[in-house]
Amino acid sequence: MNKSLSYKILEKNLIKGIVEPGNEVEIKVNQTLTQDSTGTMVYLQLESMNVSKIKTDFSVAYIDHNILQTGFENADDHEFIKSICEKYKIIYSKPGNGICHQINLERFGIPGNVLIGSDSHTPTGGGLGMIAIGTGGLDVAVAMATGKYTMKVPKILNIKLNGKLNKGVSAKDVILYILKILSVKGGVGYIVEYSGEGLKSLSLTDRATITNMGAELGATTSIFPSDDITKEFLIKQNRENDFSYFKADEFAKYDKTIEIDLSELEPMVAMPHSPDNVEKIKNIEKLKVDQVAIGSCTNSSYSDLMKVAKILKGKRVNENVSLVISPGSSNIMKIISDNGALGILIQSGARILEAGCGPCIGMGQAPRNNAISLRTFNRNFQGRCGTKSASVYLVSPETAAISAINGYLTSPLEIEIDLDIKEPRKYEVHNNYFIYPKENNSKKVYMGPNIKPFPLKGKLEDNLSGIVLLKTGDNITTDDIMPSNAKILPYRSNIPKLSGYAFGTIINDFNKRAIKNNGGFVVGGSNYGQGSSREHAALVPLYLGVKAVIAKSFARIHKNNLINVGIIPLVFKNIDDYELINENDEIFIENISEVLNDDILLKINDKEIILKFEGSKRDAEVLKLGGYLNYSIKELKGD
Ligand code: MIC
Ligand code: SF4
Repeated sequence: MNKSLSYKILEKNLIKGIVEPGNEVEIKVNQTLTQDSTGTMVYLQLESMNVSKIKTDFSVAYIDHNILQTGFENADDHEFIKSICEKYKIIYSKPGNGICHQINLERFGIPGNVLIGSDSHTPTGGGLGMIAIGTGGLDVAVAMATGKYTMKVPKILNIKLNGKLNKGVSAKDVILYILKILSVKGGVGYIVEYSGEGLKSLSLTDRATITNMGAELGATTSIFPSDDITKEFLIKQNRENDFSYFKADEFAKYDKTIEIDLSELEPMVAMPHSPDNVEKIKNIEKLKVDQVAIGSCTNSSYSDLMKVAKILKGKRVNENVSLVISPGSSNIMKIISDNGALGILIQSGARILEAGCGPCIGMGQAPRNNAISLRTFNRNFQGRCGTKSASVYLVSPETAAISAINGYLTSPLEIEIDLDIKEPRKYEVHNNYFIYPKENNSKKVYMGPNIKPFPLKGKLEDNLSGIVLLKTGDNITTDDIMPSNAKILPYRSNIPKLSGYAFGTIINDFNKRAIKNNGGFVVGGSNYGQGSSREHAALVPLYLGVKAVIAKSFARIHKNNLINVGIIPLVFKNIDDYELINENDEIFIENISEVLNDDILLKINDKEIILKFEGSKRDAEVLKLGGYLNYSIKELKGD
């Protein structure tokens, strides 16, 4: 036998199709997760499907992103999600409990399970040996309603890890190094599967740091085998019964293999404004820092925070630095509070936030103008921290802590103390922030005034015409298309309001251009729509009348989101034709639904350009029906 671990799990959950690269398959979904900033849409969509109960083994709704309650909007959204959870028997994780991905590892992740989540960092669960995929919200709503997920089988990229990390070098440096060699597009079309001797020296949460940032590679997901280290973690969490071994066959076949010697790696930093703009710290000239932020779903585990506490013990945060720490979960917060580490952090002068996403999504702690902010997070896109002129650098917790003391970016190789963390034999876990499904549940749904109906497209028109509203460069993120910060995030359930901020990092009048011209087209470069899974980056353009996005290539989740809402993602047959289209050009496509799976002729005045729709027959059907919700409602009715 020569099967990869990923294909074994997909085959175990297979409902329809053959697990071979490029094939479309339908798989059983064991678990789903949502968070609040994508969750309101998910549950509005679930409601409109008219199902009486969910069909996953279990589903969890987390409140972790929009927890800064500066007005009634976020609290109303929380209440809406809570009432939906009661109605559909979904587990509800209250605000303050922590970040969905960290809690999934601790309380719910099961090796060998398939998890679908409405957040791009869902692959964090791959650290536990799950196939954990981040998708748009509608895919999660359908997974809850049907227990199924349809996907194109990715190829497998094997990363073989040899050797052992040196002191001061950590899992974050491993994934930053991988981003340096592969780039933010390097994982597109792949599942990244880790193997090799080096695995033995990586803890469960080290592995989760690595699979988490597989999202930044553009990969469908990343996965580690479940082994004795996984078992030990689940025992500590009082979940031994959830454990089983899963690994690839000895002579597993992979589409591509890369070998990395862990002992050769050095501390790394991702420089502004992209997670793949990576350099060795030793090659960076002295960089004074203004803010240091420790936390996020990438680096907020128990051992991450304990390392930080060890480094800060008896020391003082530099007077020119604001150090802010957001623990990953309430359980971690409690343990570091019980064992005294929290006191050490406070004594050093750190600012402690409640467990949640916090500054990672610009929910507070926006740095000052032109600040240098060092963060243990996973994304450093321009403006995401809430301050457009700030420069965000991504580093490991060790680097962040020593730099907070010194006031400038410092290599953790300079740390003299021992950084080994002895984890407790068992964590004292509590579940008091969860509300579990009740027998006699209420079916009443609470909806605040900020929750507005979402736009829904009708059947696909025969001919598409309009102007090019915007032409962008390469690697445009969903943070560019639909920015997020403390001011805008409360409107995630109010698409009309949100539409005023579309493409806000690039231009400030996209909505006006779109309204004036009755919608139109967007032209993009390569890897268009990388980053977050937010389907708002598709729903808002739909609301503003965007009919198709024409790009050199698309990021996976955003492309699916466009199809799901009914906007056609088209690519240039000849990439150089990108140069032939300009903003304000009038363009015309005839008989679109007939030619979807063929060459598509685009006419601009006297020029003709050939485009392609790179989707399956099913994707074409979805587009013809005006989106995945219309398609799913039809399927659920059995029409
Ligand atoms: C992010 O890290 O960008 C987010 C916020 O978690 C998003 C989800 C969202 O936009 O709500 C993600 O990664 O999918
Ligand atoms: Fe939250 Fe940041 Fe993780 Fe997104 S990347 S889930 S905002 S902590």
